[in-house]
Amino acid sequence: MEQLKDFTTIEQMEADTAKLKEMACAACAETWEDRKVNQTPQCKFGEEGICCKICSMGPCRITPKASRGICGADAHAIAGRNYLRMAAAGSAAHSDHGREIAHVLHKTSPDGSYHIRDEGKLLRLAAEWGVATEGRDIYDVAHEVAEVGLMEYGKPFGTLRFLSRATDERKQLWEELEIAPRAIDREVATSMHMTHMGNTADADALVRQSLRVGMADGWGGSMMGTEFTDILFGTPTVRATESNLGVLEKEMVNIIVHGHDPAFSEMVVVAAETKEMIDYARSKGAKGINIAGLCCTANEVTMRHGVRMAGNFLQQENALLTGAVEMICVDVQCIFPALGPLAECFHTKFVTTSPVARIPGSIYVKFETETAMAQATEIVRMAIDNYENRDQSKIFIPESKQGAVVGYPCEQIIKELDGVTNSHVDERGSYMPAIDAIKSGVLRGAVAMVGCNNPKVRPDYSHIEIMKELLRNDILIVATGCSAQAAAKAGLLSKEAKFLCGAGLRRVCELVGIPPVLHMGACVDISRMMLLVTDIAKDWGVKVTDLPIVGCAPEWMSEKAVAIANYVVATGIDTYLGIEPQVKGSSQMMELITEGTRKLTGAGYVINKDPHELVTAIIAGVEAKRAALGI
Ligand code: MSK
Repeated sequence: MEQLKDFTTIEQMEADTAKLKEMACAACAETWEDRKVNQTPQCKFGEEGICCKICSMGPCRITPKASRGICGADAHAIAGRNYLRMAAAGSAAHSDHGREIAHVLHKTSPDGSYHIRDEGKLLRLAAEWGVATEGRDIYDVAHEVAEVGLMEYGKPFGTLRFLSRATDERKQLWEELEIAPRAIDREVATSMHMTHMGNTADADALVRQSLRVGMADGWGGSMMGTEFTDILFGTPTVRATESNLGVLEKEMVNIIVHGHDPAFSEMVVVAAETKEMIDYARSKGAKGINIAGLCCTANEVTMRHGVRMAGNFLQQENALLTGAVEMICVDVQCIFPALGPLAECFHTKFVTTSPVARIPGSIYVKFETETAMAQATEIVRMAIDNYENRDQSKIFIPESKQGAVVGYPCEQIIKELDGVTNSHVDERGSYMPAIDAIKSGVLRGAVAMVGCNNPKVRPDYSHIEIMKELLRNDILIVATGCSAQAAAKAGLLSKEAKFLCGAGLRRVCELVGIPPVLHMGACVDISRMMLLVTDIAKDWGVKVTDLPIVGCAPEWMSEKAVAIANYVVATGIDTYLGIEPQVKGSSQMMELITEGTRKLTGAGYVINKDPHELVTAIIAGVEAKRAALGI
């Protein structure tokens, strides 16, 4: 008889952190927990979104005696502008990541560092975009597709090409509301223009533009990043891996890749696998080279290589505190500047590789597409040379780790489903088996778990508690980003997690052979979730807003999360948040992001800081959608 496996509890994770904190104290190293204490209490005006420092007449703050800033902007204008600027920054970051990947695609060549790994996906995208393929060299096609993609960032006329993938109902609604995004950069620039001193002060208009700039990310830059990454490095397939700090190896050279853009980390992984580098590591007394990932770079390389995951956002300092990391090599986004001074307390080399993320205390190696493999080899060599500098008295590697099954993009989910029923109706395949399971009640619905960690709440607690409760209630989970990593650390990405599920979901997992939490990738891959939901709605013949499928970001923190939340809501998916958006100082803004958008797009935010109340609201939301569908 199958046994319930040992799942890592939040208390065990916290015990590991406490021990690592002791290592930090011994090394006189500061961590986010210390800085959080120093930052408490946090500024109430900032927290409520009612501090304006957009021009140098300010900063102006809204108080009981000052209901307007010097220019006359009220709380609603100030909070609305701040909110839109967050969404614009998030959209810019994700989309610039997508642009970098497009440039890599443009530089692919048969004898260069970067090749085409998924020709089928490239040819499908070429056909979608009207790029000729007949009789052409695949690299010529790739370069033209990359150029067409790059034009999406600045084209003077029209809306984004990927919008054609949406349901007819959404396309029409976006046109009617005038929130269909035009060129990606234009939506970011328009958002900055609208929020410049002396422009939009109307909260409703600011929220509408937030939806539009968010869509420029989710149906633009992020979707492009995902598609082009698949073409370059292969569309992910199911792989077995492991997660948590226990993946670090005592007797190997440990290199951590961290950030989001996989272009360089892919090369580091390949370089570390060469015989030359493995032999070199052995010549220095190590048993080999161990690459581990952090944050979304981890998600990218685990899905394509099975590279093990050291952890998520608030674990980045913990990784260095093990004293066993020879190098942390980062690209862009979610990288603590604190890694600079922290690395100096240990032997760890901190390597930055992008002009977008220059950080004091790091060794800067500017990654160039043309020389990527040679640079990656040098970086791996630098890490190996550093192995002998380990201080054995500073080493503590927690034992905690869990097995995980990763790599479920839409193509893989369809494949698993069709494998059970052979129901494919066209080239894409069909979601009908999943739809039938939902209609019959075997599955009650699905939740997209996404987003970061946030020191405002107990790290990973909300992610894990909410997921476990959803599983008990027969709700399938798809996960990305740091939420997926929280699931992995807790063992929820393993097939044995079926033992935590209700009878219906457990039966589905056994029949299809999947874990109940499906790892869909990094935070740019939330664009995959938009396509998943869109195609389910098409196969079912209902509107996206009708589906018993919602999103949840219980511990979000970044501006990218604000962009994401906006495109998820614009797509018609209710979004449950465990951290309050910083607009509480404006009653209008609070109403707009919860009920106001619901009147426009059919979806809005539900906000609750208590994870148990939040999951109760999610389940009630899913059941209400089922009741409305009459199932
Ligand atoms: S890494 S944006 S902390 S999910 Fe994508 Fe995690 Fe959030 Fe960064």
